Order: sequence, then structure tokens, then C-alpha cells
Amino acid sequence: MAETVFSKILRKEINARLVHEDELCIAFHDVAPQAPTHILVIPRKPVESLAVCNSDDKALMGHLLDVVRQIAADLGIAADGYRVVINCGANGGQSVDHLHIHLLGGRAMTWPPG
Ligand code: DGP
Repeated sequence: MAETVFSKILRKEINARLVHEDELCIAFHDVAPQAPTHILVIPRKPVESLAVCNSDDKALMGHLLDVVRQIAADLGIAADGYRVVINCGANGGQSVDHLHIHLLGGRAMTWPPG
């Protein structure tokens, strides 16, 4: 997988406002927040996108979602609700080619997305 800005954040070569770290993933505030709370959860494993995950990644994917749920509770956005987004590939609007889950909360979301 090609180097991305998230590889540099994982290696702590670029600062990010971390909210969670464990052996499988890290989570940090998005640099361009689209909601009062906007967190990115990324695997340490260099996976380009959801499209290239396979059945070996099932446990990792479950873990990432579990971390999203925990962070939403810890940051106090769970009671009012929140949105979880994975942009995948060009049509999905993915701009950083390292799998990441967006956690957005703190305001009411609209639908459909743009
Ligand atoms: P996506 O469009 O789904 O690939 O989202 C990539 C997100 O990554 C976007 O919301 C902005 C965020 N982002 C890009 N570069 C940086 C960075 O250097 N630091 C942080 N914290 N977030 C970044």
C-alpha cells in the first residue's frame, strides 16, 4: 500500500489529537471537522480501503466498529445519536487511501449525503 498521511500519523511523524490507541487501531480528531465531533478510526494494518478487506479482516473490522461505539459513548454523543461513515474509492469520496471510519456527532445529520 502507498504511503499516506495516516501512515505518518500512525508513526507519530505528524501530530494528531488522539482519542484512542490500542494494538489494532488509533483514533483521532479529523483536521477538517464536518460536525462538532468528528473522529477518524484507522487500523494500524495498512489496508487501502474497505474494498480490499477480506474475510481475514473480519475481527479487525468488528474491533474498529466496537471502538467507534466506545468513543461515541466516551465523548458524550451516543445519547443524541451519531453517524458512522466509510468512504470507499473514488465514487465514495475517499481522499486518503488508508481505511478509516468517520464518527460524526454533536449535530443532527441530513440525508441523503451529497
Ligand atoms: P475521506 O474523504 O473519507 O478519505 O476522509 C479523509 C479525512 O481525513 C478528511 O475528513 C480529512 C482528514 N485528514 C486528512 N489529512 C489529515 C491530517 O493530516 N490530520 C487529520 N487529523 N485528519 C486529516
